[in-house]
This record gives sequence, structure tokens and C-alpha cells, in this order.
Amino acid sequence: MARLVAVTALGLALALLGERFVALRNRLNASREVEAVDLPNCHFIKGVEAGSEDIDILPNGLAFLSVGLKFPGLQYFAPEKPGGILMMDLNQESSRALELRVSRGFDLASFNPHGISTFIDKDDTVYLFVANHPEFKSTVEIFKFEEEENSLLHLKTVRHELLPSVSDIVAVGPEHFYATNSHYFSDIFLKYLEVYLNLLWTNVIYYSPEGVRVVAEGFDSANGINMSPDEKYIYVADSLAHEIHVMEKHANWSLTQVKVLHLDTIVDNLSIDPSTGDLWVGCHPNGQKLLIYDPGNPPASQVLRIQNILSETPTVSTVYANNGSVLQGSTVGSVYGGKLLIGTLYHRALQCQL
Ligand SMILES: [Ca+2]
Ligand SMILES: [Ca+2]
Repeated sequence: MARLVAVTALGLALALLGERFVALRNRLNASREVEAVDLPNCHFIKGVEAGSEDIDILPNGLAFLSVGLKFPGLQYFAPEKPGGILMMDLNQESSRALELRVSRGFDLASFNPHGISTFIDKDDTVYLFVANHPEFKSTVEIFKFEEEENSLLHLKTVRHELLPSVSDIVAVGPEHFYATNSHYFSDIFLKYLEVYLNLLWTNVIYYSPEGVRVVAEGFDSANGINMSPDEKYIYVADSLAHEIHVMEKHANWSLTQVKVLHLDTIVDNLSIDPSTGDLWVGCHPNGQKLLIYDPGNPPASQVLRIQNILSETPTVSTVYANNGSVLQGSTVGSVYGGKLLIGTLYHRALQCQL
């Protein structure tokens, strides 16, 4: 009898793991091929060789690029070089991004920047928030941008038990932000296991110095996050569920879900065009190629634009798509003045004329 129970339990466990494996392949969109959509006028951004996971552009056309992300199991093209924050002025013709200096005292050797967000205070002070993974841990760094000196003054490191695996942030005050956790666990083995088992334990956190709390949960893999120009809605990309969640933001910072947009691709970072409210989404049509890197069969890139997301029938258009022959593993597309910047997880970055 005991043997029968043991064998049945083992059989059920194997069936569950097998079913989860098939489900994982679907979540990773394993076999999807990409139909090319070209933009006629694109060139590589000089200075970005090893990933530019996130890009955030100020209203005056200065773009911040987070470069050099490393994550266990992922490809790196510059393993010895720490990450950094680069800047480009999109009002100028030059396509070179220059690294911003960081104030003394901040540990640059372990800087491993991931999602970024900017906040402009009433007195015009510009703050840059950076999801950081020093030694593969998770912190949020808050800097003040000093434009004359081309530098970042480090103000604060935020660590919190509710921020175990921050992927991206959207700043809503000088020390206040929403953050996505892409995983529930901070341990790398448990991270892989929770993705495999599809636990749906990832969430969105609201952080302020006065209090920290979960404001949305139940995501497969919460990734990019951003806010509508009127500041009424928060958008959350659930990567492996291929969804964008539209959440209404309330006066007490809580969020309620308004709608979910299903897309047939892995959605990464979300940028907003401040003039139209359109979402620009960096996507991965084939996630398996992204995770298991083969230079002969590299991961594709894809940037979507979503217009009228609140309407009954939002318009989703593919603005750029490439099978990896030019650009591999796009994570973000950000626009300013008819220019589109496309960043990637570990490859190069493109500047295109729209
Ligand atoms: Ca971001
Ligand atoms: Ca991301």
C-alpha cells in the first residue's frame, strides 16, 4: 500500500513537472519566428556594446541608458566591466552615449543597473532611480542628476524585504516609487524553480520612506512598469504571461486593475510618449533563444507601439522587428522628437529615425 502511494505520488509529481515544462515552453514563446519590420534610418549607438536594458528620456531630450546588466545564466559580452549609466543628448546629431560620473563613495565596481526611472521635482531637481543588483542582490539607488558636471550624486540605497528582486521602477516622488519584483525569491535556485513551477508570486510594491507595501500581485513575471502622462494609470508588463496590465492609481497609492491587454510576445520594458500617451514596448518574440545564447541563432528584437490602450480596441503596431541579424534581445524602445532608441539585454543599442 505504502509503495502504491509512493509510486502514485511520484507519477503525479512527474506529470506535473512534464506539464509545467510544456507550459514553460509556451511562456517562453520558444519557436516563434519573426517577420522583419525595418526602419530605414537606424544606426548603432556608440558606447553601448554589452546591453542597455533600460532607457529613460527626460522632457528636454537627455536620455539615460542603463548598461552592462549581468544576471546568473545570462550571456555577457563584457564580463569584467561593471555596469554604468550613459547619457545621450537627442537634440544633437551625435550618436555617442557618454558615461556619467558617479559621486565618490558609491561602489561602482559592483554596479549592476537594471530598470531605471526619472523624477523631476517642483524645484526642477532631476532624480534618477536605478534598480541595482550588486553581487546579484537587489537594491534601488536614488541619484541626483547634476547636468553641468555630467554626473550623478548618490543620495540613498533602498533595501527592503519586500524588494527581493526588483526589475523596474517608476518614480513618483523624490524618494517614492512603484517597483516590480520579477521573482518572489532572492535565491537564484529558488528563482529558477518559481519560474518553472509558474507560481505567480511576483508583485508590485509601493515604496515611500513612511511605508512599504504590496499594491498588486499574482503576476507570472512582473517586469516593466510606467505611468500615464496624466498620472492616473500605472502600466505593468507581465513578461511570461505576455500581458500588459492597466492599473488605476488612487490617492493613497493603492492600485486597482482596469484591464489586461494580451500580446503574443514576451513584453519587457514600457516607455511612454509624453505627448500622445502611447506605450512603446521592448519585446522578446523568442525567449528561449534569449536564455540559451547561440551566436549562430541569436534572439530576435521587436518594438511595439500601443495607441489608445484605455479604449475598447487599442491599436498595436510593430514598429521594428529583426531576427537578431542586426539587433539581439531588445528590452526597451523609447521615443523623443521623432527618434526611437532601442536597448537590449546584453547586445548593442540602436537609434532610429521614425
Ligand atoms: Ca523603466
Ligand atoms: Ca526589464
